[in-house]
Amino acid sequence: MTGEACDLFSCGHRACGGCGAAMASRLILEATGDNVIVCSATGCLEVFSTPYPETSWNVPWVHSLFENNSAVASGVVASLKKQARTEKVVAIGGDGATLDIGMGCISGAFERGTDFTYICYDNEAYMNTGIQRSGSTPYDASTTTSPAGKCSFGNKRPKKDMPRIMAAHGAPYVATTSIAFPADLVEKVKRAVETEGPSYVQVHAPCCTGWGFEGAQTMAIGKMAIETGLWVNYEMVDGELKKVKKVVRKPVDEYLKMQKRFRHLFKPKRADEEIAKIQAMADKNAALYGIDIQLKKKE
Ligand SMILES: Cc1ncc(C[n+]2csc(CCOP(=O)(O)OP(=O)(O)O)c2C)c(N)n1
Ligand SMILES: [Mg+2]
Repeated sequence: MTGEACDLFSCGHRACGGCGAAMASRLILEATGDNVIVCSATGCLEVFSTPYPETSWNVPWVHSLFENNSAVASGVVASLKKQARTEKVVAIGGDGATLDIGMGCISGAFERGTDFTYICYDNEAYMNTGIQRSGSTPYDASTTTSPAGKCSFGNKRPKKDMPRIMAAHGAPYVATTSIAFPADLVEKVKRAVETEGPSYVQVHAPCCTGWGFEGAQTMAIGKMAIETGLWVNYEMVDGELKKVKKVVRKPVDEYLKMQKRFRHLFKPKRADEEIAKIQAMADKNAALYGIDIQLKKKE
């Protein structure tokens, strides 16, 4: 360890090249610094970063179950308070851990007003066990439990809106961000950690293996998600929408075409109706968050 903040999450772990979750973790620790205790649910991140007896975490790190990550974090917060210690507590989980299996426990910790930050790295499926759909898998994505084929275009449900659910708990700070915008990610995690009370950050973290793209494309895919309006970077302070990343929107095709999980929408022929439904979701996001930059018409 060199003592540099960016080295708090060490290289040498077992993640795929171009793994969004690995990038997110490095940036998260860059934001928190070393006065932090991290509680990590099961999932790809935990598995690739802590192959016994090694670890990438140069900060105190606790592995818990899916179900109780936030309860473990709550216990750590209570213990630190009793000892008058100053470490911040950050709980990290994948989308399956967060939106599905650990949700009850996260809700409890937020309802109790626990002073911690919960960060979901959202790779949009249960990747570690073989790409099963989660509550965060986007509409029409092909996964091993929502396979596209003769009878189906893939996952039939839209993404669960977890950030708004957390805002509805009365959380003072909720933000969405992406590994494709590292400075935004670092700034938001800093703000979340500094906020008194429970804060929630959801990080869009593209997964080359599960989504089907080359590892060198991770940043480009993350940017395209935002440029099409299928992912929106925003902040909610005390339930009020404050900062939104605006874009000159591109058609959703440009994002979908980059990934094998949506390949069936273009081959053997373009599924116009399905793509129109996905475009409507992006349009709805644009209207809800006001992301469109209005270009001035040339005279
Ligand atoms: C209660 C419970 N159910 C299922 C599993 C098996 N399991 C281990 S990792 C994993 C995938 C987790 O998905 P996610 O939270 O999205 O993280 P990712 O692997 O995608 O990074 C699952 C289902 C488990 N360990 N515990
Ligand atoms: Mg996942």
